[in-house]
Amino acid sequence: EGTMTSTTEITHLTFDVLVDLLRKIFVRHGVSETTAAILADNCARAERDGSFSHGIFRVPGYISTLKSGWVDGKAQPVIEDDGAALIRVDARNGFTLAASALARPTLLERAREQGVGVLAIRNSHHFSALWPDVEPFADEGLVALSFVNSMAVVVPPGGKKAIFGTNPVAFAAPRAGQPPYVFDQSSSAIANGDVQIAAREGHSLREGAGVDRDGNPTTDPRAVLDGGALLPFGGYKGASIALMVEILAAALTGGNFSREVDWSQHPGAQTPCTGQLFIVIDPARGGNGHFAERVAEICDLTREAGQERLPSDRRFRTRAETARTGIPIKAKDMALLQELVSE
Ligand code: NDP
Ligand code: PYC
Repeated sequence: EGTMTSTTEITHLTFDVLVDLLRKIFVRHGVSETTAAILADNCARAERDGSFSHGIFRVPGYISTLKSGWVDGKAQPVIEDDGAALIRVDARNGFTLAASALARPTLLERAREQGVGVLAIRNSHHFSALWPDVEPFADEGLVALSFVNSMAVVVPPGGKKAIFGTNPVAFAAPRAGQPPYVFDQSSSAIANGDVQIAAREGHSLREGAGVDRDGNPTTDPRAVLDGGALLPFGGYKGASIALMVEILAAALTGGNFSREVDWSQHPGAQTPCTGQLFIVIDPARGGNGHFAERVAEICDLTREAGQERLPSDRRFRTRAETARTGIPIKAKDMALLQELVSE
């Protein structure tokens, strides 16, 4: 039940069937039941919405990291809460998603009671897209911002040494009459996951995406991965955002800077152990009852001004499509998932 259609090339899975398959894979490879359910749900959401660089493409990386002993799939995160707006969590070398799920009720309570809640997670491994972390807050009428740093694969403009992670920022706000306004973007010219996909599929990167091991500009994804580095998006402006993410997700939370991630003793490790910061705001505090309408208004004005596609339009369209057709999984990916579940 749940496999909607199957051809030799593509199998279409319902969301629930994909979640269940992924959950079993994670449990099989040493993740606790609770955390496996969280990771599976997140990974299936990414695949469902066409966020391919952080959907099932990431499963082998999760598994090789678990096998390497670098991450603790059974870690029990610890909340440090003194009742203030800022809540801290020590993820205890586990997955960030497990820590944020545990602290979510407290964060929501603080945002509702005090108008703002801040969640600072450290000692945590984030290996996924960031939009699933913020979108649910907007579904509850709140504004959410999140920042996570990763591993040093980005050189600052003019620099020679990779210092920043690909450091995404995600933002979500409720929008009247429409799905929330959500964007989720790395501060590098392209996410590292997309560089890996380009290398695998033999595509070039766009100009300005990265440099090779000698610091020369390159559009060859293999040159970026083989000792080269990415550049921030938008030159020094992207570099400022990447640096801000290091400050918020690492310096403020107490996590590692991307540069400090050292998995050299754990061959196969791929999940960066860093930190994540959330800022959640209740826009209705102080009596602003028209916030979601104003968000819709500025989005509509932006479209009228000529930007036909806003962030998440494509994702929401893909979500609607896969709800109808099922989530398409290529035969080789399906075979891999089946192998991993029975390993
Ligand atoms: P993209 O550049 O593909 O997309 C960034 C944002 O811009 C999305 O919200 C996207 O919406 C929107 N967008 C894309 N194209 C257009 C367009 N033509 N017009 C208007 N809006 C557009 O993302 P990145 O490559 O920067 O990042 C990919 C993913 O990698 C993200 O989910 C990010 O969180 C993840 N990542 C995770 C890291 C981690 O440490 N965990 C590190 C780095 C990245 P839409 O989705 O609808 O296309
Ligand atoms: O795609 O850059 C990336 C990334 C880093 C960590 C997880 N995803």
